[in-house]
Amino acid sequence: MGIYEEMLDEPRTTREYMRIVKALLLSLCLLLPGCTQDVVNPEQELFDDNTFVNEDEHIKLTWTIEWASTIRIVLDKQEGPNIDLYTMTEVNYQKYEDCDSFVYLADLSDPNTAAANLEATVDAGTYVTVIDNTDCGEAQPPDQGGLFSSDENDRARVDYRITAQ
Ligand SMILES: [Ca+2]
Ligand SMILES: [Ca+2]
Repeated sequence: MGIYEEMLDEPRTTREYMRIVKALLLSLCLLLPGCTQDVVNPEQELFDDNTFVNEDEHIKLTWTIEWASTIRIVLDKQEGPNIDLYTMTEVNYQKYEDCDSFVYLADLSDPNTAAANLEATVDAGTYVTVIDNTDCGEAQPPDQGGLFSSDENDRARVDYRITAQ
């Protein structure tokens, strides 16, 4: 009770009150997992877009992180066929482009998907995330081509966001 009486008795400046409020917020923050991490190490947005991927095309998203970071990828296919979502090193991207077999980061990839919500911690380096609407990989856009018909463009509309923290 003595402390409260003292606080009430002594006139305080706004700055002093702000200091007390900040101290209280910080001590509350310490109790919440992830709260101090957000303050100290804010989430950085790498990509955020809503766009179309034509049939037989892919989107190449190259990103570099300076130190080990938690990468989050959220993707939602809103129209069209399923796509392949792959994250790989640049060397493997060359193999992917040639439609050869390649190695990808399983935790940050989702072959033949309509929606993905991925998270993984990766080492510093440069990586390539691919949103693929080609015949390579697992998913393949429908082929309407025939003797008397030509293939139609089955484009996929994707909404995606990649962040690093
Ligand atoms: Ca594919
Ligand atoms: Ca087609």
